[in-house]
Amino acid sequence: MKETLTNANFPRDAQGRVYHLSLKEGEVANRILTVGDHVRARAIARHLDTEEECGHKIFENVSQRGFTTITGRYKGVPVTILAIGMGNPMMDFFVREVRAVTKGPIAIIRFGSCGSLNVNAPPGSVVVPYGGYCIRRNLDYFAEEKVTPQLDKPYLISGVFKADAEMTATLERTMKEALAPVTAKNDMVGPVVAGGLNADGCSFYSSQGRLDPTFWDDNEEVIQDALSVHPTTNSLEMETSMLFHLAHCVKDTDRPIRAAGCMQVFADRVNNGFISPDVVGLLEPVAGRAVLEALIQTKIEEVDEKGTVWERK
Ligand code: R1P
Ligand code: URA
Repeated sequence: MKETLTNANFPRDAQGRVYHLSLKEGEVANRILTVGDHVRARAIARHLDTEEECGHKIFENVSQRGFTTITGRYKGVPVTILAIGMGNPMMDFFVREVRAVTKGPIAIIRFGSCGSLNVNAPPGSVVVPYGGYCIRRNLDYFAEEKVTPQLDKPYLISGVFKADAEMTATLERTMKEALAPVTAKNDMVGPVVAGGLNADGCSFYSSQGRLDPTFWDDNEEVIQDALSVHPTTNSLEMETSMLFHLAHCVKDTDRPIRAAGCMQVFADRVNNGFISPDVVGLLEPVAGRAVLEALIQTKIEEVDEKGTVWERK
């Protein structure tokens, strides 16, 4: 920790920078593309307008806790690309701290990678879910002294949190438009599979049904259990459903968080395959651009650029 922080409830430094993202007001645009991987973030940032086109510097910040933020413009519209790392808690840090340093409505699209439970969404395809839920390891099931023995199941499957329907429809369209010419030349890329659900596991391993003889997991049935509750589940990953959940829990209706998500399929959980780096190299830049297109086509109240890092000089 470099700075002195005040307010244990929501820590900030003297400049108003939030604790983990290390950002202050005016550094995050109201349209945000979030990814897990900072290399992906930098690759997508190549699509941003140049500094000459923008009329200002492209802002970059890497926080001590590993959040990478890049704010610039895409086709003249201010956007932020933010890499958060992995898992629900990182999504929680990101959504709460970004909300604290932005004004007005914000639009967030997550572009992740996932495992697929759908044979029609093989590695190289892109899933656009209409909503998501979580699969959480029930620690109490494994505890030596249980406090909730009535919940004697190893994994808890939540209800559904919906994505923003309009943003999701836009994203499906921009993704299909972007992938079509690539798929026409290379059948390892595509299709776009929309209309199903995403599941966030609290682990890449146990709660996503991966078998690991080293640990007591009791997870042989977890995928079947999830599918019996939510039969339209296409994808398994670790952040998107949490994004939808937090967007749903915003209390201030004047400052909504609108959220959508898409994932490139990396792992084939039906036939046990994995995407190749060559296919990622073809897919990721095209899909990333499609997300930027969807973000700038999302209508939200614009904020005054004065005093922001995207103020034109
Ligand atoms: C696990 O390998 C990670 O990949 C997926 C999961 O959600 C998890 O974060 O997404 P990202 O590729 O965006 O990190
Ligand atoms: N990310 C996940 O969380 N799971 C997968 O199977 C692949 C990527």
